[in-house]
Amino acid sequence: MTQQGTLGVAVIGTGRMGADHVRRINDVISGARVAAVVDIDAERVKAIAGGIEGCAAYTDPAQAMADPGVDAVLIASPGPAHEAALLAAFEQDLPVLCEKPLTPDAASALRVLEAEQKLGHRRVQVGFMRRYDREYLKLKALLASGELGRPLMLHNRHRNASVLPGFTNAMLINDSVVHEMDVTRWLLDQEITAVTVLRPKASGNAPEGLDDPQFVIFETDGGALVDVEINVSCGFGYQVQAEAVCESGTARIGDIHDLLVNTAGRWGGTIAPDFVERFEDAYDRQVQAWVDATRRGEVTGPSTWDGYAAAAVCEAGVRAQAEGHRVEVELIDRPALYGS
Ligand code: ISE
Repeated sequence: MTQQGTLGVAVIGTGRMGADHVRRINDVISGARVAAVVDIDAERVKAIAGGIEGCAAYTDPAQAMADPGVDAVLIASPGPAHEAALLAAFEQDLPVLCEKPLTPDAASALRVLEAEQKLGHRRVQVGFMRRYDREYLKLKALLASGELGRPLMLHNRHRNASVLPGFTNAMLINDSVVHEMDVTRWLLDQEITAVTVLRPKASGNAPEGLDDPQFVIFETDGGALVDVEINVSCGFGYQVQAEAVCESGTARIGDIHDLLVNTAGRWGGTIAPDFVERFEDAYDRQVQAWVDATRRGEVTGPSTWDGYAAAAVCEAGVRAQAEGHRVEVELIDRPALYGS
């Protein structure tokens, strides 16, 4: 570590999330600096590095990881590039924060899981940032307290105002519903065992080729049922809500993430336009927690096991969606490195 223990971070991928993380490390959180930026677009990466003191520009992730100023890696490149970047980081035994998805399918996630086990210690925190959102944290604490009894059902709504052209039915599962897969496993402390996907007649606002919205159902090994409305062309903003129905009560988050105003015979607030704004605090806390843990020599937060489990549920979800029937999740036994 350089500069009085400041963590030198290489940010790999400078698209929307990568660029936002560069800003966050530079301007928002403490204890870290951007030591290198990596992108296949050489001009872009040079321009970004040029604006940050002591920051090097690379087009090859492995070269950036060999830079002596780099102590840790934040992977924000597209999902298909994650496996190679993770394996390169393991070769240098560098701590990693990897944006979701860990990798795009269960087989590659399993290879990463096996490679980390060969290292003999955890190195990866997966970027399931909802685990750092204040509202989700309150819901988790309430459920864990047992005050409401056993959770029976979770109802989730996941709405995006719109998506970019080219967004596919499989992406609804792999890019969007993957968040509910992770929060379900985390909130309930249970594994998802089966997935069913139903769909109403598509909205007239759905982009060409996308069956939107869809209704996804998970079954868990603790006997809970979970539903997710995924609706990525709702038009009115970005909205994420979750309600737990338990034996002795219910608890719900996501209704008002903002100021509530009463005026002129109406009441209401605003809805965030997108996930970068809605989950801004959660992203900040996630990266700060990673930096703090790394500086203490620890690895905390969602693990490679969580990334692999989500990939396995995604695989079942995409099959359930394509084949129109319930599909069981295939999961290996949890390795000792990831606890019981
Ligand atoms: C996007 O990739 C995300 O991760 C967002 O959190 C999610 O709401 C959105 O639907 C995805 O496309």
